[in-house]
Amino acid sequence: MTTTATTGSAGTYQPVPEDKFSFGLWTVGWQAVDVFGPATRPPMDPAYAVHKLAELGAWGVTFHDNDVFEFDADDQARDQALASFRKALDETGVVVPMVTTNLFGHPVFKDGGFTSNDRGVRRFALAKVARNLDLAAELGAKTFVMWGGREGAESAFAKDVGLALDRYREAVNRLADYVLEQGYDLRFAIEPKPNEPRGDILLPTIGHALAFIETLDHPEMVGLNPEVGHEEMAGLNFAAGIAQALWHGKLFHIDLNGQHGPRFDQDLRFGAGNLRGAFALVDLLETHGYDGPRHFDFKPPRTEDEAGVWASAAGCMRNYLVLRERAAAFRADPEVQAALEESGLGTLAEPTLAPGETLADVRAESHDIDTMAARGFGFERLDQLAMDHLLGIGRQSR
Ligand code: GLT
Ligand code: MN
Ligand code: MN
Repeated sequence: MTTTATTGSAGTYQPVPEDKFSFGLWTVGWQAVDVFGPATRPPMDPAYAVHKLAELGAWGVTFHDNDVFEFDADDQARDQALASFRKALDETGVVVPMVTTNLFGHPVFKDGGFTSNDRGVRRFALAKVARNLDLAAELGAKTFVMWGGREGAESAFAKDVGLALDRYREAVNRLADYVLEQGYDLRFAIEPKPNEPRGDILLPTIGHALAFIETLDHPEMVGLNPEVGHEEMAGLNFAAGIAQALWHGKLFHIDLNGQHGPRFDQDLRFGAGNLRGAFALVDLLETHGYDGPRHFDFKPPRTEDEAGVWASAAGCMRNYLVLRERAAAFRADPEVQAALEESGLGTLAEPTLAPGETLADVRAESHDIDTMAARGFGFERLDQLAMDHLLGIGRQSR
């Protein structure tokens, strides 16, 4: 098990590019329109956002096609917008690790893109994504996220889920073929979400998406981009879901943010909401071999002006770095190591049957049930040690 406790400058929690922090343009650029009111902030120029994110210590920026150019931009307007964005990337050294497509904003996608009941819309959606794949490859992105926010329904009678999944699969298969034909170095990451904006969304959780991926023509090209808030909206334990995604080799990308339980999608800055969950998540990512982007998908609340937006973005990175430091201290604490030993966790790595043993051997042995039943695992002590470290009272002050 490895732990990385390095911060840019120790103790200051100043992010550096090696931390691989990235932000969606749509996060800091969100104008804070919600269902009850219009924008509270002016639009933000993508090039400006890139410069500001670089100043804060971010490594990467991600975007939807229409975060950079308008849905109805002609070729000239598109090229112009992209040129200004690229210039900012060149000037700052900020990279584009991931690109995604907006298949949810325009009214044409009101019943979805890949799974709309309108075949014409499905064909348009495929064309839009294919064009955006060309752009993603051009900019050197390695991951292409698919968030099917409008792929779903409000009524059970409006959608045949099986047929819609056929169409979803058809779309991902055709797009994977295209990536292979073009020789692009790109993998897809499906982002699950249970509901909002649709009443029910297809592929609502990590588990649903994992099962779907295995039915594809090229499952090896498709993984996940799970988001903290989306799993927690479904009442699920995010770190546990991520652990399983890692176990399947499917954690291609991740959306970090904060959420207070099962309510609307809050997209709070990372660390807000379920802090214990965030601590467990950072510990997991840092010790179980995830080396992809630490991507923040948050929305600075509607109350914030531009200064508040940057405070919120900086807070995402700061909280990650603090939690990473706390998690490393937790792992390094001899008292924790003793508690881990007592918990039996080490023996979970041991196969239940020794090499050559059979079930018959196990059936033939005498099982000391009373002793086993009386055993305490010490999980509460271990959990309290984790809590102490999270709260900043590590070993020294106990
Ligand atoms: C949208 C959504 C996010 C997705 C983005 C990718 S767009 O803002 O709320 O969770 O990650 O398409
Ligand atoms: Mn997201
Ligand atoms: Mn969200």
